[in-house]
Amino acid sequence: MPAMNTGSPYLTNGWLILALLLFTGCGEKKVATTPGTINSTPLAPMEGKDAPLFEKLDPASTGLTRAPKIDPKHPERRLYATGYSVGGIAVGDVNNDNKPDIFISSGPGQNRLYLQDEPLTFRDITEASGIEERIAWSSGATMADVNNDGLLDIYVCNYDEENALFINKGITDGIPAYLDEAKVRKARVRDASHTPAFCDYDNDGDLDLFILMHQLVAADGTAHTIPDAYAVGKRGNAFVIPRYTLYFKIDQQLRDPETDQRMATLKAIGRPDMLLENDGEGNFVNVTKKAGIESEGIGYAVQWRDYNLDGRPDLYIANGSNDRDHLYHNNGDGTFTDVIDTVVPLLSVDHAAWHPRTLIMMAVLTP
Ligand SMILES: [Ca+2]
Ligand SMILES: [Ca+2]
Ligand SMILES: [Ca+2]
Ligand SMILES: [Ca+2]
Repeated sequence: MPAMNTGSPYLTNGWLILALLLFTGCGEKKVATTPGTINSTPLAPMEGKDAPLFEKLDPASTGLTRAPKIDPKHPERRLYATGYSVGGIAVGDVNNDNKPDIFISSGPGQNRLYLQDEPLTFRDITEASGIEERIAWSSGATMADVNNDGLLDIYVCNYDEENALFINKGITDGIPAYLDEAKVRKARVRDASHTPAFCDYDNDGDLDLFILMHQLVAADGTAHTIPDAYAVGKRGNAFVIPRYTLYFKIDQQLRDPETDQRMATLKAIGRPDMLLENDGEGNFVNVTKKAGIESEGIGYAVQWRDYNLDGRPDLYIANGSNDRDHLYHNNGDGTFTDVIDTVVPLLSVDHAAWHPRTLIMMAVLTP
């Protein structure tokens, strides 16, 4: 759950209002999704609202003692200022004892796998389970049984390093044994990987993988701080020089009114998202283009859900403030159509509450 913002300060006023309106749709009353109309209903009363719902536990009692720490001297510390800042968490029962366990991908630190021995008491089994030390900045992680053998596997996104697909090879004395098989299973992606999202979108009984891409981050500056990241061609049009084309694109072509000098402003670009289809045995094929997935925004959050209850899971992608969101309608033939403009016509691109937005949008869109 990288870049998971849960506080309303991230909502603009318009979004706060919209969110309140949309949340009402999670109850029995439906919210209209006809373009231009939004119905509002009061929020449901909360039972026991005066009593705390959660209690903060002491890490010493839970065993979850190795929380990710910020390393201000890390050579890639520029990533703290992006959607890769906080790593991710995956929860699932990796040893089939009916107690959920926790995997933590911790940004630049060592990822950790904790086994829940007793209720809310965990044991670090990272090394014992074969989760290998990687020199990578990890982002989102998800548990899924990709090869349908009843054992939970773990997919981990890494920034500009190869992603890992840890296959659960079996459980001995309550400890799962993991082996990174991303390469042989064709899931070894190296890009701006941010969040893995599994879903059987083609309803053939296996979990397919959508990889949300964020942005590659130039080591020497941003779109606003590298004036020589573009040049002006003979015909007067500015273009990004090859060294920076993975990071920026021309936002506006400009002309100085006094000197007539051509110039431009730059904009950071997101990397193209990726859809991998499972062959039923946990091997993957890249079907992104065939599926019609063409989103290149700077992705922050993604969610699969069947918003129109036709039995086919659809995909909501929340992008950063300079890129529009996408709602990919599952056409049922392996392809998707972006219907964001017709289904969510009021959506602005000037917002930043990414993860809540995917939850809100999919909750409210589902009848
Ligand atoms: Ca367990
Ligand atoms: Ca498995
Ligand atoms: Ca499938
Ligand atoms: Ca659907």
